[in-house]
Amino acid sequence: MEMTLRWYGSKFDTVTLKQIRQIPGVTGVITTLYGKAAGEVWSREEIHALKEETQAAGLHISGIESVNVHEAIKTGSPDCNEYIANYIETLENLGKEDIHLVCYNFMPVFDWTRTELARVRPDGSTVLAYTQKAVDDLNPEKMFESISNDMNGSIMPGWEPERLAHVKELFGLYKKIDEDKLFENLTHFLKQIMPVCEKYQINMAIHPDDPAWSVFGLPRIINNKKNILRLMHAVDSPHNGVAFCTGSFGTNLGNDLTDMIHALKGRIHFAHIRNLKFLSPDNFEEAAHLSSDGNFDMYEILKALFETGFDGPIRPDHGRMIWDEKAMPGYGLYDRALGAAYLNGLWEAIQKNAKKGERHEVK
Ligand code: DNO
Repeated sequence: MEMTLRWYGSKFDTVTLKQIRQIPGVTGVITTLYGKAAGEVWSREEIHALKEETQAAGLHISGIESVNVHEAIKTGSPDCNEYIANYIETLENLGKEDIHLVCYNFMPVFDWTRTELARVRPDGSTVLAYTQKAVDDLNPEKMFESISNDMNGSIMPGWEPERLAHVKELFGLYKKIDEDKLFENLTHFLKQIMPVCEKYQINMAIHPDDPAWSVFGLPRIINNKKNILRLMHAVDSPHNGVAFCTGSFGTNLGNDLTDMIHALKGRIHFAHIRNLKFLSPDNFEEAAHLSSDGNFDMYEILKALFETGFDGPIRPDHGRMIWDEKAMPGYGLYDRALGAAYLNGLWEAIQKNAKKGERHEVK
């Protein structure tokens, strides 16, 4: 396991590489060329420059999140193979620069969806939150507007203004796409990119749908154990894997997170660890990483990762906004640093206990 932090690049992030370097145990960043639109090729030079900047700060690139997938690929439109060719070129350039992990998602139109970006918790911190009622009562354009007013001057991933401009058009594209068709388009994409992933040993890590059910009537396919295993079997290469996001799969209380981790043994290439506090099954808010602050047992989650031999990067996902920090909601420094320290502590204890167990067995 390697502890990492997500970093959006010096042009977009309020958090600096220098600060990240000072979080105990964090050795790498999960980053991206944030200014790139989905479908654009990433040149080797651009990737190299990002790598150099990271290395100059004493860190390294542990993975990319995200190389976004163009809607043409998701909808299987006639020009989808052109976009797949671009994606392959980007993967090739990443491979040549020795980058071996790429996180992506296959959610139609929206990336993740939250209905509030600054819900106040009892301790005065603010967090991202979701209520199904808010989604049911709003049309998607209105929601885009209210979310973008609340981003603390940042551009949140999945809520870029370009998307807002095309939201109606994008909904139109999905009129004829049901879950089976979306799944077919995803497997087509993966089968096309697997050869380049094999050549450069790139692990693809799909991010689950967040929340793990359909929003605004759009199809969603990466939302539970059955569906994620279906994808793992449909393209049965170790390079076709998962970014196990506890806060996304965990939005559905019917998902047993530790059981899913065991079922996905060997295919989890990356983990996003965050905690949720449920007020009801369809009204939840993001909590501190500490188990007792939310509904998830972080010890059991990390133990399941440890037991299945997980050796990829973990990043503490979405933090609360605390200590008057002004940053992209979910992506401030303070609470994610606390999260990293806590998760590192749990991991150390799990590791040491496992060693003790081995010694007892030998006796
Ligand atoms: C939200 C993130 C997502 C994630 C993408 C991966 O904070 O977890 O935006 O990066 O879905 O492609």
